[in-house]
Amino acid sequence: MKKILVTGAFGQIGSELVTKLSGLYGSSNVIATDIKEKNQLDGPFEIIDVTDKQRLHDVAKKYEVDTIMHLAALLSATAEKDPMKAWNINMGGLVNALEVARELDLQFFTPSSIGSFGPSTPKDNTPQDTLQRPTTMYGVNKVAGELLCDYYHERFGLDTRGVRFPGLISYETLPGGGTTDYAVEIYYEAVKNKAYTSFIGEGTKMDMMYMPDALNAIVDLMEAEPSELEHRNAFNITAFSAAPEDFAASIQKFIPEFELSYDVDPNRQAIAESWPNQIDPTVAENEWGFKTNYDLDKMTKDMLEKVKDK
Ligand code: AKB
Repeated sequence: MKKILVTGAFGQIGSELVTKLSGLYGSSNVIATDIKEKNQLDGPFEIIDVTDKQRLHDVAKKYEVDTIMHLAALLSATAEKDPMKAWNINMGGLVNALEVARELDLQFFTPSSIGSFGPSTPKDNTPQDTLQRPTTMYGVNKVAGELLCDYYHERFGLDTRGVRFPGLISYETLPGGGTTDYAVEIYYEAVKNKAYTSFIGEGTKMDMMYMPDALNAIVDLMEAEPSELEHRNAFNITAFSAAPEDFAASIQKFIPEFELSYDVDPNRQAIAESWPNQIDPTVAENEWGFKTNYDLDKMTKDMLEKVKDK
C-alpha cells in the first residue's frame, strides 16, 4: 500500500482516514475523491461519482495508485428511505470499484458492517461465520458486498480485504443517516445542552468503536501478511457493546447533570433490533492482531474534550 485512492473521502470515515493515510504514506500518495469538493486538502483531490466506472478507472490510472479504499455508500437509515438509490450507489459503486481494481490489479478495501446481520443471527457473541439474513436494504448490500469481495479474491486473485464495522464514534465529521448516529449526537448535545433525547430505545445494545481504533484496524488489516489471512473480507471487529443509558452513565462521570430521555424512532429502532447485541472479534484478533485502545469511558473523556474544543 503506497499510493491509495479513497472514495467517499469527505464522509465520516473518509475524512479522518485520508489524514491518517497522508501521515503514514505522504499526502501526495493519498488521492481523495468524493462526489463534490468540500474542504481544501493538502494532497490531490478528484471529483468521482462512484456510479461512473470510467471516471473511477481514469483517475486510478492517472495517479498510478496501487490500492483503492472504497468508502462511498449510503448508511442504513438513509438506505431504507430510498432502497433503489441505495442499491445503485452501494452495489453499483462497489462493483465498479472492484472492476477497476481487477483491471489495474490493485489492492482493495471496503467496509462491511454489523448491519450485514439480521434477526435470525445469534445476538450475543455473534460468531465470525454465522447466519446472515439481514432485513434492510443496507444489510442486503453489505452481505452481497462481502460475498462479491470474496468472489473477486477467489476468482481473479484480487487482494480484497474488509471488516464489519460497528457504530463508529468520532468528532471530526458527523455521520449521516446511520442507525448508530445517536452515539455521536449524544456527545454534541451533552456539551451544548447537558441533555439528549435518544431516537434509539433504552436497553438496545449495539457494538461501537472510537474512530482512532477503526482507522488503526483498516491500516493493520491492509498491512497484514496475506498468508496470515484465512478470512479476507468482513472480519468482525468491535470495541464495546453499549445501549443509550450506558453512554449516559459514562457521560455523567464527566458531566453529572447530564440527562437522557427517549423519543424512539420506530424505523431506526427496528433496524437496531435486527442487529446483534455484541459480535465476537476473536478471528480478527487471531488472524491479524486486531486490538483497540479505547473503552467507553476513555472514549467519552476524549470525545467530550474534543467536542468542547470545537
Ligand atoms: C449505520 O448505523 O448505518 C452504520 C453501521 C453500523 O453500519 N453506522
